[in-house]
Amino acid sequence: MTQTKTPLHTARWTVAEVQALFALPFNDLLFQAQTVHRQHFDANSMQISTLLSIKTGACPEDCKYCPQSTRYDTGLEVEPLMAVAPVLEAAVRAKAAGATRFCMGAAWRSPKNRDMPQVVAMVEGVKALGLETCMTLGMLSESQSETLAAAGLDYYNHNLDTSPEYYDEIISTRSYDDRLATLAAVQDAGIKVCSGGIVGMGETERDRSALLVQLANLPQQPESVPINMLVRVQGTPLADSEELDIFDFIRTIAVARILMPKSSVRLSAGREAMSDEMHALAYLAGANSIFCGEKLLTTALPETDRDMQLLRRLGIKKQLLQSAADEPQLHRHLQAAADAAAGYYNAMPG
Ligand code: SAM
Ligand code: DTB
Ligand code: SF4
Repeated sequence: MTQTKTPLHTARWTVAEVQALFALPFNDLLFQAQTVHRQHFDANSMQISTLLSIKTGACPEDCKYCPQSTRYDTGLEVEPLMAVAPVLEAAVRAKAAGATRFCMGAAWRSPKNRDMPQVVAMVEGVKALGLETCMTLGMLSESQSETLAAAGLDYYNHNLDTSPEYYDEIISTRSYDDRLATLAAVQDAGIKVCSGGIVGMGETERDRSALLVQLANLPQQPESVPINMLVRVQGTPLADSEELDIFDFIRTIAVARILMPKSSVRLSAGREAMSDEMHALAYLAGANSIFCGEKLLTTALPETDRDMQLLRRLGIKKQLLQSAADEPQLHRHLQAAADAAAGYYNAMPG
C-alpha cells in the first residue's frame, strides 16, 4: 500500500541554483558544506559499509561504465547467485572488521521471483548478526520491495547514475523513469533509499548539477547518497574517459552535502586511486560514509589498514553498531543455511 510520508526537505532546488554552488570559490564551497555538515552530523564520525557481490557478471544491461555487462569483454569471471552460508560468513568477517552495514549486490536487470527466497534468507541472516542490511539487485517491483521490507531490509541501493539529459549516452536498456519507479516502490515499501551516481563519465558540470537536483528533489531525499568516481575498466566503452579534475570531484561531494544535509554522503567507487589528501578533502566536504573491505563488487578498494590508519590520523571515529546480534535467530539462520548447503551438495552427482 502506498503511504504518504513527510518529506525530509521542503526546498526544491533548480539546476541554476546548484550550478551557482559549483561556481563558488573552492574554499567558500567547502566552508559552506562543512558548516551544513556540522549542523546535522558529528563531523568526526564515519559510517563503514562492506560490499559483497552475490551474483557476478553476465548482466544483460548495457551500462557503459560497468565491467559486469555481458556486452563488454572485461575478462570478468561470471559467478551465479551465491548460497546463503558463504554470504553470512562474509558478513561475520565484515562485522569483525568494523562494518555496521553489509551491502549485497547482484548483476541483474531485476531479480527473478524464483531468486527472492534465497535473497530474503540472506537479508534475515545478515540482520540477525546485528548488521544493517543493504541490497542492490536492479529494478524492483512493488511486491518485490514489500517482500524485502518484510524480510527486514534496511536500505536499497539504486543509483540515478547521471543527469536525465546525459543518461541516454550511458544506458539504453532501462530508462530514467524506470529508475525513478524503483526508487518510489522502495520508498513506498518503507525501505531507506541509497541513491547517487557516477562522475567522470565525460558529463558536464551542468550534468553533475542536474543529477544532484534529481536526487535532492525526490519526494523524500535518499537517506544515503553514494558518489562514485568512474573506475575505468578495460573493455568497457568508458575505459578511456578523461580523468575528472580532483577538485571537481570534491565540489560534487560538497554540493551533495549542501543539497541533502541529513543524508549520509558516501565516498564510493574510485577510492583506490585517490590519495590520502583527496580522501581528507572529501571528508571535509561532507562525505561521512565509505565502503571498506577487500573489494567493491568486482574492483579493488584501498587496504582496510590504510583506511583505518587515515581515519586515525584525521581523528575520525568509526560509527559503532546500534544493535547486537540476535543469537537464537542467528543460529537458526546459520543452521538453515548449512542445511541448504548440505542438501545442495548431497544432490550433486558424484
Ligand atoms: N545491477 C544492479 C543495478 O545496476 O542496479 C546493481 C549493481 S550495479 C554494479 C550498482 C552501481 O555500481 C551502478 O549503478 C553504478 O552506479 C556503480 N558502478 C558500476 N560500475 C562502476 C564503475 N566502473 N565505476 C563506478 N561506479 C560503478
Ligand atoms: C554504489 O553506488 N557503488 C557501489 C554500490 N553502490 C553497489 C558499487 C560500485 C561498483 C564499482 C565497480 C565494481 O566494483 O564492479
Ligand atoms: Fe548490470 Fe548493474 Fe552493471 Fe548495469 S550497473 S550492467 S545493471 S550490473
